[in-house]
Amino acid sequence: MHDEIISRRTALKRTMKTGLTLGAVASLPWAMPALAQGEQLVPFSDMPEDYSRGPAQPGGTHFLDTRQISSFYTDNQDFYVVQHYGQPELDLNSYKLSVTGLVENEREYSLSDLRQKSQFNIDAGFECGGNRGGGLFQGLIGNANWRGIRLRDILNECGVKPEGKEVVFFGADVGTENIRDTDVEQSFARSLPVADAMRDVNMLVLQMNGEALPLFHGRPLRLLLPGYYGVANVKWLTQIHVQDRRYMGRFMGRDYVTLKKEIVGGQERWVENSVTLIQLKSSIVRVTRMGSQHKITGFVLNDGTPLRSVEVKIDNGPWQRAQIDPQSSQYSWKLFTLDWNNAAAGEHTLVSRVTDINGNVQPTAEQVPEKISRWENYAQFPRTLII
Ligand SMILES: Nc1nc2c(c(=O)[nH]1)N[C@H]1C(S)=C(S)[C@@H](COP(=O)(O)O)O[C@H]1N2
Ligand SMILES: [Mo]
Repeated sequence: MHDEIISRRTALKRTMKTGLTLGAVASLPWAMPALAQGEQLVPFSDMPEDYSRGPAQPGGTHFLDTRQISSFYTDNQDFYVVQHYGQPELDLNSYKLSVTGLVENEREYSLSDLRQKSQFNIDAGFECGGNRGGGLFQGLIGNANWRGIRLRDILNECGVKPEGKEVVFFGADVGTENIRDTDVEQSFARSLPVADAMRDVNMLVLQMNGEALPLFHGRPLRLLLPGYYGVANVKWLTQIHVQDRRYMGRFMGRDYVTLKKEIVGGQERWVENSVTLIQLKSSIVRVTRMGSQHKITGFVLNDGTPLRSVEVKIDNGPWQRAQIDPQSSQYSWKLFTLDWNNAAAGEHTLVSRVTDINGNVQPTAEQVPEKISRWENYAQFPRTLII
C-alpha cells in the first residue's frame, strides 16, 4: 500500500522536475531522499493506516499524507487544496485583472499583459490557518517554487494615492453569506495594509513548480504572500481594490479570526486577530527504517524569521539537534531529519521543537496562550510509534 503510493508520487515528481527550468533544482548537493532500497516507512500508532484520501478531486479539499513527504517540492497534484466557494473556471482569453479605487490610474490587465511583465521565482511553503495535528496530521500543507510578477510593480504602475490605506484582493469565486439574517452574495476576499502589500516578496503568481498555475490553485492568477497562512493567498484573483479603510469581509473580520487571551498594556484581555503571519511551528511527520537504523523527518514553517535550531526529543531523553535540509530558503518549508540509532523495541513518543534567532521557542500545548479558535495550531505535536 505504502509502496504503491510512493512509486506513483515518484513518477509524478519526475515528470514535474523535467518541466522545471530552474538550474538550481538539478544541481543540489543534498535533497530529501525518497525511500532508498530496503528502506521502509514505520507506521505511527497515533494515526490510522488508511488515513490517505487519494488524489485531489474537483471542488474538494485535499490534504497531503504527511508520512509520504520525501522531497523539498510538493507535486502540484499533491499540494493541499482548500477553498470555500468552489473552484471557478475562468476563460483565459477574456480574463482581466482590474485595479480600482484609490489609485492614480485604474487599469485592466489581460493575461498576456501580465505575462509580458518582469517576473521572479520564489520558494514558499504554507499551511491552512486551520491545519492541525489531531485528525489531520498536519496535511493541509505544501511547498512549491512559484513564478510571477511583483505585486508592488502593479501597485506602483497604477499609483496608490496617499489616502489609500488598505489593499483588497477579490477572487472570482462567489458564495452566499447570511449576515444579520440577510443572504448576500460575497466574493472570497482578503486585505492588507498598503505597507504590507508593498513587501518585495509578494507575488501575483502565474506558475507553480514550472507549470501554468493549476485550476485547483487559482488559475490563471493568485496572490502569494510568503510567510503568511494559506488563507491570505487569494486564488482566481480578478480585482485589486485600494480603499481608505480596513476591509471587514468574512475571511478578514469573522472567519480565520483567532480569539486568544493576551496582556494588553498590563491588562488581560480576550483579543481577536485575523490570521496573518505563520506562527513558529515544527512537526514530525515521517519515520523510516533501514535495517536497525531509523530516521525521523519533519517540517518547520514560520514567517521567514531565520531559525536557530530544530530539536527532537525521544521519550524522556535529551533534546537532540536535527539537521535542516540545506535546500531550505527563507520562506520555504524547512524539512529536518534526525538519525535514530539503536531504537529499542516497544512504544516511543517523539516530539520536535523549533527555536528562531530571536530565541522564540515553539511552545508545548500547555504553554500556548489560552485560545478559543480552530486557527493557528502551532503547539509541539508529540507522535507515537511502536518499534
Ligand atoms: N479565491 C479564493 N482563494 C482562496 C481561498 C478561497 O476559498 N477562495 N481559500 C484560501 C485558503 S483558506 C487556503 S488555506 C488557501 C489554499 O491554497 P491551495 O488550495 O492552493 O493550497 O487558499 C486561499 N485562497
Ligand atoms: Mo485555509
